[in-house]
Amino acid sequence: MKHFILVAILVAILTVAVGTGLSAIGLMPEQASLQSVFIDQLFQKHVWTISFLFALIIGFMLYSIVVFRRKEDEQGDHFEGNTPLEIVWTIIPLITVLYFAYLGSQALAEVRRADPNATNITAVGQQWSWRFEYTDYGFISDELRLPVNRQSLIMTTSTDVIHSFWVPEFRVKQDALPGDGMERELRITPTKVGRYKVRCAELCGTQHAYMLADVIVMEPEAFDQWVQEQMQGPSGTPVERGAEWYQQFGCAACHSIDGTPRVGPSWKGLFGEEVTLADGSTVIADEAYLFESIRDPQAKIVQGFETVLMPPTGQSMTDEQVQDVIEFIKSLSEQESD
Ligand code: HEC
Ligand SMILES: [Cu+2]
Repeated sequence: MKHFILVAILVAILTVAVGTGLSAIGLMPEQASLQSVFIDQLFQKHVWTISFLFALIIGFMLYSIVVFRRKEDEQGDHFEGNTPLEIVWTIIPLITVLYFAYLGSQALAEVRRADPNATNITAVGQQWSWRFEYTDYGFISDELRLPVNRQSLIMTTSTDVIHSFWVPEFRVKQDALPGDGMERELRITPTKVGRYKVRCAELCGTQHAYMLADVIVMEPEAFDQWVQEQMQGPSGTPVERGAEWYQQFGCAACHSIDGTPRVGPSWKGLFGEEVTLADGSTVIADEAYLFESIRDPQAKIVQGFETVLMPPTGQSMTDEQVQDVIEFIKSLSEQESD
């Protein structure tokens, strides 16, 4: 009995030490959404449970090593099983696991709780950028702006491979799958004004690690004002609009505008140049060629770039948008000859 009391005290002290230690090192980033509150409560309970389990095993082991160390002339006892003990160590974990399953389903229900007034946004993943379609208002953005303390319903989808939408500060995560009818939903109610990042949480190709987008949580008034500005569409010259589409449709992930090679050919000095194709023939990069390259990327493949396929993003652009991008590409050659 004396041994049990001593071990119990040792286990209690170890549990508190490990639990406090794990809680103090800050395993989680900032908590910035309503949903993260439920996730973190669950996580915290897990941390204390594993601290106790760790202390239980290590406590008994350390105590036995020190107190029951075999003396030189001792033979040691032999015993076979202990039924009551085995029943106890089966029932208690079983109850614990069932209890956590219950807590988990409660947290899942909270995380998925729907607000009928949620802002509808479609997050489109594409190698290797994100695009956000504000379906209630009919505009597209390359940054995700959200109103604080209001729920946003984010439908995730992809134009090519499987990506995964993840903002660590909001805790929740959702796959972005290609294909019609494969949209998945994610509800986020941000609680802190600030700047965060969307990350892709599914290995999706060579630039996967750089597939980031800005998340900006704003006061509702500022958000509404931003929505108004966006609905008027990008103003300015075709070149300025083209520069805007270049970002929004994710062309920037693969095409540089300063000559640096990326996954695709740089656009600097492209217009009017002679382009060598994969089959050895050449074409002049005029408007028709650019138009075709954007709308039907596989029609003519540039030599040296046979291994990466350009995604068919251009098919979801309007003729005007494609024309704006062409004007933008042209302007990159004019600058050079200045
Ligand atoms: C995943 C990477 C990727 C993305 C994103 C991408 N491209 Fe490309 N692009 C390529 C590759 C690779 C090539 C060269 C192979 C080919 O011709 O299909 C290319 C070729 C081109 C060409 C022909 C360039 C030349 O030097 O002859 C044009 C024009 C072009 N892309 C426009 C666009 C536009 C506009 C967008 C955005 C809507 C875009 N691309 C997005 C990878 C990409
Ligand atoms: Cu991805």
